[in-house]
Amino acid sequence: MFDSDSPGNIAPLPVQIPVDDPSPSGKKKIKYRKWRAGLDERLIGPRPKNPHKHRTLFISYTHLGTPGCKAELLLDFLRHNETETLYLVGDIIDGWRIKRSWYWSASHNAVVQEILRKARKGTNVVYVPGNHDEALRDYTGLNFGGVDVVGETIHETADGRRFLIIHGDQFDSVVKYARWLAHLGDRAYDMALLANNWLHEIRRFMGLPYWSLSAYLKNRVKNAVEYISSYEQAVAREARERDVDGIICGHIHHAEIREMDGVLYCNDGDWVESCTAIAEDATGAFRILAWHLFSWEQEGAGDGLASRTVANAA
Ligand SMILES: [Mn+2]
Repeated sequence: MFDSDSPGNIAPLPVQIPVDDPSPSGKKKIKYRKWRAGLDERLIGPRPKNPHKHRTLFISYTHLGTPGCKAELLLDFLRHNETETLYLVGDIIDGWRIKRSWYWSASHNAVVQEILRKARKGTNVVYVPGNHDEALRDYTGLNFGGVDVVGETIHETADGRRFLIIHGDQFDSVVKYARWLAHLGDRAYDMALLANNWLHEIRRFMGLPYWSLSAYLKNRVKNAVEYISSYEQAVAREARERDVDGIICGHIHHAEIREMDGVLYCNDGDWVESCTAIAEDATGAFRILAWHLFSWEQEGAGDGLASRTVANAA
C-alpha cells in the first residue's frame, strides 16, 4: 500500500531527511580530531584516578572567548577537582569581546564540555552572570543543559553559614556609572599587552633586558590598592546589610579570603592571570586554590593545590 510506485503517491519531501551515517566512525573521527586539535594528550587522555574532592567550588573571570583565558589550565583544574556544587561567579564568557572579535579554540570548547559533563554527572552547576556576560542576566531562572542561571543567590555552607554569591560589578562604581570608561580600560589593557610584545622585541634587538610595559602601567595606577580595599569594604558593607555571614564574588581579579568587621569577604580571583578558585571542604572551611601549573608539572610540588587554607572564621 505504501509502495513508492503506486499511483497518487505524494511527492518526496523537498528536504532530505538525514539517515544514519553507515560509517559513523569515519566522520566522527574527523569531528573528534577537529575538536581536540592542538590540545595536549594529557588534557584529553584518561581521567585522573584520584581527583581532589570538594563540597563547593567557585570560579569566575575565565573570559572564554578571549585569547587571555588560560583555558588549558582551567580544563586541567576541572578534570582534577570534583565538587558537589560548582558556582560560575560571572565573566565566564566575554560577551563584550564577542561583539568586536571572537576568539574560540579547542581548549575553550573543551572547558564548556567539561562543565556540561560535570552537570550531567550530578554536579549542581550554578551560573551567576557578571558584567562581561551580562546578556545572560536576561535568562535568570532558566536552566541550560543542567546549568542554572541565577541573578544572585545564597549559598549555605556545611556548617550552616549563609553567603551571598554575586559577581561583584554591582559594587564597582566605574562599571556601574561609566560603562564606556570600563570598555576603554579593557581595550587599553589589551593594547598595552600588545605593545608590550613589540617593545620586548625592539628592546631585545637593541640588547636591552626585558622590561614589562603592562606591569609598569599597572603599577602606575596609583589608586589600585586603595581601589581594591574600598571595593572590599563596599562588599562587606552589603553583606552586613543583607544579614549574611559573608559574600563570595569575583570581578576584580584578586583572590582573597578575609574577615572584615564580622563578615567573611571571599573573592575567587580569575583565570586570566592568577588561575585561582575558592573551595569549600566538607566542614565548611574555605580556601583559595591556585592552579598555576599543569597537573603533570605538579609532581613533587605537594598536592598541586598551592593554597591558603582559611580557618572557619566569622
Ligand atoms: Mn566583572
